Amino acid sequence: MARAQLLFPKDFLWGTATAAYQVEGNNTNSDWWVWEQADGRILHNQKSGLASNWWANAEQDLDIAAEMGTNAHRLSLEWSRIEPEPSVFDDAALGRYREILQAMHQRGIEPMVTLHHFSNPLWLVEKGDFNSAVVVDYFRRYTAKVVDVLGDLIPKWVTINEPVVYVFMRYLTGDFPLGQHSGWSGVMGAIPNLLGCHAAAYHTIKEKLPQAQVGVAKNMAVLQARPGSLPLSRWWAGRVNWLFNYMWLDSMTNGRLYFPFGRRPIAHLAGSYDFIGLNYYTRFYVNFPPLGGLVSDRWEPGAVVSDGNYGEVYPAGLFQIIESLLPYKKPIYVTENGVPDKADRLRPSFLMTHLREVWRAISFNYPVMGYYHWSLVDNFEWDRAWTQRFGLIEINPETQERSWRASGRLYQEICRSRSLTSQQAEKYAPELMQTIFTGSDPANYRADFEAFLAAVPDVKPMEDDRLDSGG
Ligand code: IFM
Repeated sequence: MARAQLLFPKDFLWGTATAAYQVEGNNTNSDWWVWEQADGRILHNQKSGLASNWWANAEQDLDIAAEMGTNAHRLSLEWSRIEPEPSVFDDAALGRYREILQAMHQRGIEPMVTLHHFSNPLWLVEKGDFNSAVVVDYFRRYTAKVVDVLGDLIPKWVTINEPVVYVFMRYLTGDFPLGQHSGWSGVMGAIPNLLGCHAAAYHTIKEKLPQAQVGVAKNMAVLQARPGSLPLSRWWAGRVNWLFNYMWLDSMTNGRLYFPFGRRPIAHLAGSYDFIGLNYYTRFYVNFPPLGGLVSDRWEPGAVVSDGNYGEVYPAGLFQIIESLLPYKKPIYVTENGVPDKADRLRPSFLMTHLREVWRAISFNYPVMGYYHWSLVDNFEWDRAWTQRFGLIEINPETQERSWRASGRLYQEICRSRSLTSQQAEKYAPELMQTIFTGSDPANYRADFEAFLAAVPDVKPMEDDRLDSGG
């Protein structure tokens, strides 16, 4: 077949993403560390331990990222390291972050830094963290310190990672520390303070670094009623879609809280973002009545589902969501996109089909400026620990040995050529040859994946829940 190439713009950012607690190891001042020590909270009672050993040696993986041909990486800072006691800042920890950021620049990798990614200092938890208004001032001071000491090395910032996911996991499901099921009162208490933290951080950064680009990383999923659902379910799906996907963006745009979080304005919130960071993984169906949660975990028979029933593989959703963000008129970075797939059976196709959606968006002149694959290396996946492996690079957490997955090599070819090519598909994901390079409808991806599954006997959607995912 003739060579075909879907070329990306010259200045497109090709990145990977990680978060501090998930890769650094030994984050003993964090609420997650205390939380994971007790049995029954983390799948198979696994521990983060050294995680991916970044505190000691992030450089070895940054070497790999450079070899992969990436020119950007999103990482986060661990607040509990930088400020282990209230108002006590740890110069050695800040020094280590400086080294890591410099190591990135030396390798031609532009940092995007997240200030809050799911974990908190223990002392903050004692003060009520996001359910207490004092958090806003603490977050402002922490941000100011980071700006002073590290700001010259950070061109792009994410204030808060996945705020809505965070409050849901923290207060509704109880899967995150402190395991609280305080329900909607916890969520409603936290949202205004989280928005306040975001606004405080945004202005703290911009005052000192007016050129910095500051945004949030917003997890967005396709949330829809099943085909053929009753009107009530379709209406409810619309409500859930707005709440999960757009409420936060609307608040940052207009500067106010929406029902049910109150209606008051939040100081300095209006317009407080320069870009939208989009974390896209999957599609969920939404049912009414919402028994057992806002979304239904279940997908249609035959859907391709990743390890541990993490979610359906649904590339077309990435384009749909990018398109839905156009009214906000901001640059878009795909700040996370990936799949838990220890055996790397789905990831090569996943990469190509999702990047094809990004390419399609760019070809419509939609302002997608970069893509950060989650994740560079296997890391500690929160309550699912080491059972869900998102890395382009595999890590054995016992020995810390690294090995390239085929998808890592594929991403290397993509980054280095700044394109998706028919040769890559032939080599890594031949099942896609008939769709990616024939311009056929993205709806066909589903058929491609089904054909792929049929051809590889081991690959079957997992029947049961996440306990099946193994270690
Ligand atoms: O590992 C997480 C990350 O911390 C936040 N976004 C989703 C990823 C995969 O579940």
